[in-house]
Amino acid sequence: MEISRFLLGLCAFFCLYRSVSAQSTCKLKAKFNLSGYKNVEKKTVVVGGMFPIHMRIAATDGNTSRAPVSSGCEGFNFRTFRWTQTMLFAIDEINKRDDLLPETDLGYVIYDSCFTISKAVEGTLTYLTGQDEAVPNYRCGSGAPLAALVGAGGSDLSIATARILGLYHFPQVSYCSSCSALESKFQFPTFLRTIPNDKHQSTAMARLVLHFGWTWVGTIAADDDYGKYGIKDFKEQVEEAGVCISFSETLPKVSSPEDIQRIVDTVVESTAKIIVVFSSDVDLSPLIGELLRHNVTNRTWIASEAWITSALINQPGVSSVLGGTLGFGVKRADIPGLQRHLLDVDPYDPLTEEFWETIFNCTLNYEKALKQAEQRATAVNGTVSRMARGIPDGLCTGKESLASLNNTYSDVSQLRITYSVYKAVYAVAHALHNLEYCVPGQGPFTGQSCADINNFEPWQLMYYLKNVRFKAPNTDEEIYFNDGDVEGFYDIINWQVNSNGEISYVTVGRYNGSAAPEDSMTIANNSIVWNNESSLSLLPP
Ligand code: TCR
Repeated sequence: MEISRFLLGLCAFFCLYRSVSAQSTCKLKAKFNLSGYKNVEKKTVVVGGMFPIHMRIAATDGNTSRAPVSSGCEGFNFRTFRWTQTMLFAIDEINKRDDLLPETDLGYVIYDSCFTISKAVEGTLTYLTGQDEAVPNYRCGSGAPLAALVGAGGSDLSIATARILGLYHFPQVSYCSSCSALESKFQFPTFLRTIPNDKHQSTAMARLVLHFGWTWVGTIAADDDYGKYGIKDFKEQVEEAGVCISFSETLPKVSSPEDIQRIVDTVVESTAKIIVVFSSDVDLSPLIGELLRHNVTNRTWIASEAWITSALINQPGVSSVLGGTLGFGVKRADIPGLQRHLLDVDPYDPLTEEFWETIFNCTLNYEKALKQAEQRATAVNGTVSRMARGIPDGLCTGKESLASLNNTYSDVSQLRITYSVYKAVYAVAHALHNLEYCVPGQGPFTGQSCADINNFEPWQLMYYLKNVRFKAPNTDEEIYFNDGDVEGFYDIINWQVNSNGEISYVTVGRYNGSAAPEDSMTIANNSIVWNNESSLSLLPP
């Protein structure tokens, strides 16, 4: 159905008020079990998930003589699809446990924010209102309480969604929005995150620069809150210590070959051999392609967490340009059972179809595959002929093997943001558990009352989220929120080129933003492999 997005928004807002205020009276009707092994009699609470599964929205032609439709998305992102599947895995795991929410099932709704603010806002309104027109994979009937939104992806998206959710005192737990601007509880009262605040990372980067005595650095930032705040906080600290910034460039959000070319020229012409880049991998990747084409070597790149372990950046052949890169990665963990879950996805699940078709370059739907095969045949012979109905070329069997592919989707060696997603889902589950098992007469609300798991208000869940303290399964890290933030732990990672010319991520140090400044950074200078002599000559004696 074609709906003007403006009208959709207006309607959504209208219904938003109704549905939020009606939440206290709605009863549980829907049962939407994740995979069918749960007790059907259990009550269900719905957790929202928002992930940038696509990299951008499709361009629209701007034609105003017909009704606009909500933009489609393009550029399937295998890494963020792993994050999405991790949320489902965590929910699955929690639903199987007898010690965490034993009497309640978690359901879910997943939204694709397409790395775009407008889509994130659209998804948030859809989640709150239950208006599902714009959401193909809407999972649940209405009626079950909504728990919290896990998401939305980049900081600029979360800033937008947190403003809406904050209006309704609705908790949001982010796994990857790290921008320091989100720390303001005044502006974002119901925002929490399981990724450290970037103020730690900017400080860590500045410390790194000072540690090696570099005096001349260039900076490149993404054109979003992540890049802008990250670089600003970094610059303030190094400039105060006397370091000169030889150039500051901003990466374009929308494809712009001229801008990329200008940045390449700046990098080539600058005498600064140390370049700090605060950007997501998606925004940085066009620049890396161009640097490779121009063979811009002999630089040391300082990476922010978003691209330090990204397969989108670490492509075959980048070692001449990016070997020796040094950067920060958030805490990683092993999540037993996750890889199996990733490899066992059902190709015919609406959430998985596009993933399957993209990764195997085939079509799951018979009619669609037949049509495409016919189009290909027509293009080759120039005749319009109806092909014999058999198995068309390009039809997926559904039995293709994910395990045989070497794709970042199923690579579980660097579970960092993935682990952060896992923690976010567990935080919501623990908060719900504590809410459910509140002892009557000893509760935290007015008159020592408790909330009712069948019928709670978002702010009541917020109380429990703020106060959770837990460890995710098979990990040692104790997780709790301090004004919505977690502690600032990072691994310092160095890109070392091995004998096959591939890059391996070697941890050469650690940074702990919560420790005293003199103890916060440890770095093994001798373990670092550099790309260029100029960095070596700048090493302290
Ligand atoms: N925080 C960034 C977005 C981001 C990201 C990533 C995107 C982070 N890590 C990895 C893609 C891949 C960290 C933000 O905008 O806050």
